[in-house]
Amino acid sequence: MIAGFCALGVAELVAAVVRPEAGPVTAVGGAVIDRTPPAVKDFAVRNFGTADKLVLQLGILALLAAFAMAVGVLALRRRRLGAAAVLVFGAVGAVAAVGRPEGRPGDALPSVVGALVAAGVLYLLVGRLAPRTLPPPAGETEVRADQGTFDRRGFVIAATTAAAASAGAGYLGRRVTASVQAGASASRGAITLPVPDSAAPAVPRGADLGIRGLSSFVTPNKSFYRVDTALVVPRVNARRWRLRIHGKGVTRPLTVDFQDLLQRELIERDITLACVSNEVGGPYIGNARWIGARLADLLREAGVKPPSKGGAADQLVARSVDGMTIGTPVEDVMDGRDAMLALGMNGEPLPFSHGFPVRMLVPGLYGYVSACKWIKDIELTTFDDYDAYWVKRSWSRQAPVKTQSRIDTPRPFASPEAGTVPVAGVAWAQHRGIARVEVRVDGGAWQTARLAAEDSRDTWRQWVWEWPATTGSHTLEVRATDRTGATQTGRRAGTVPDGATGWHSVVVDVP
Ligand SMILES: Nc1nc2c(c(=O)[nH]1)N[C@H]1C(S)=C(S)[C@@H](COP(=O)(O)O)O[C@H]1N2
Ligand SMILES: [Mo]
Repeated sequence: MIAGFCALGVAELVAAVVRPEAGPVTAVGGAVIDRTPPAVKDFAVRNFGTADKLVLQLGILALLAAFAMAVGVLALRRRRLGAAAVLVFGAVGAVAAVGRPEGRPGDALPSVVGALVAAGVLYLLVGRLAPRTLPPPAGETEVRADQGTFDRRGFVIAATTAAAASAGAGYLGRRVTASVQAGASASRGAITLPVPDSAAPAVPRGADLGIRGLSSFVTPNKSFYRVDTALVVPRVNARRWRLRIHGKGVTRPLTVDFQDLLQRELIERDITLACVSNEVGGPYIGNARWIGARLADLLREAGVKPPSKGGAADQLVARSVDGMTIGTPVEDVMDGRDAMLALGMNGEPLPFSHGFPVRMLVPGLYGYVSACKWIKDIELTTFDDYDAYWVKRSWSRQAPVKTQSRIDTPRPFASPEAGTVPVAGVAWAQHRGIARVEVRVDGGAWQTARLAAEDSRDTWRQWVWEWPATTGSHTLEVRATDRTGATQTGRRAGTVPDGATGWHSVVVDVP
């Protein structure tokens, strides 16, 4: 266990110099995420929510501890073999790190150095545990081992030194990482968001009904859901950030930096972002006020035409600094909607966890086909030629947001008093808009809810229905109709491959 601890401490220090993502636990965790089947990923998101990453890393540490003990027992019998087994673990970490989408040969270093140190520590420590040899008794030539004693003092000193040194190395590694990342934080702190050329209209009064228990119309950055595969949040220095636009049908390849982007014509828009992994009634949706540059403007500058105007590329693949790939229809980006490269979220630069310095947003599409965070590259290609990250993992190539609605209050199994009870929630059909929301009790007739004022077609909409609640157990259900006239289906479907369907229902008990 001490040798294993040394490996992690030393690897942390080396990773600080190479890059934080190359640490063995992060690398193995990332490799596991890349290979997790959709059903298991969905299970993890459902049961652990945003804590899924912590659970994964604790799991890896627990497995490592178990292996460390097994290797230790082996080393007591076969010292060399035990030390060699440690190197095998180093190899696993190294292969995982180099094999990540953005992996480089140097990423093997933390695992390799960590394993070499651990093998040495194990070899030395086990040596101290070896039985002391006694001089042969008079008249005999055989050297005998005294099974009862070993170099206890030597072992304790060596073990304590090794543990302290590796804790020190780990701590130092953390400090080095923090100072490297300080540059990114400073670059974020130095940004003053410009006044947008096209401001968003004020949120209409009455868009937020202000009902207790109902999600606020604007989701604060701190409580905005986070879904990504990054075990370490990328910290990109805005001063060094570049975005390249290239590929099929691009006649003038473009590279823009953050300063260029700030000086472009900027738009400000309210857009509701939703995750395809959101189950009926789930929390993975939020609404924010974003500032950014129109993506269509940049594409036109690069000479890109949409397929409907004879363009050669029908798919735009966004790549992030952490190797995520997200494929979006070029037609949707260029059809006049407010698709953007966003740099501001609710009045501040993007938070690191939401894609600082720049992310993509396309109203009306689920995040996994539109909302690339920490973006660094846009390649024009076709859906025939390339499948992005989630498409390779059995999600759909294209995924417009499905019309959905959610009851926020009363909460499941609440006990509201008999009388008038406000049943309220949110409904969304980004880029189509919400036309109607209905509620029913115990499978009875659908009742029309009162809609809050509409901000835009790209945002969710609050609703409320005053329920004359009577004593007993009741089931409340909600359904929405979008502005195309389509009512959301009651047929239950899971999130894979293109978003959940069904009516959200809540059971309450009126005493
Ligand atoms: N680089 C990167 N961008 C990403 C993802 C990711 O894993 N990596 N996840 C996508 C998914 S599935 C969603 S739903 C949105 C979530 O954005 P948020 O975390 O800001 O809410 O980001 C998208 N962009
Ligand atoms: Mo998502």
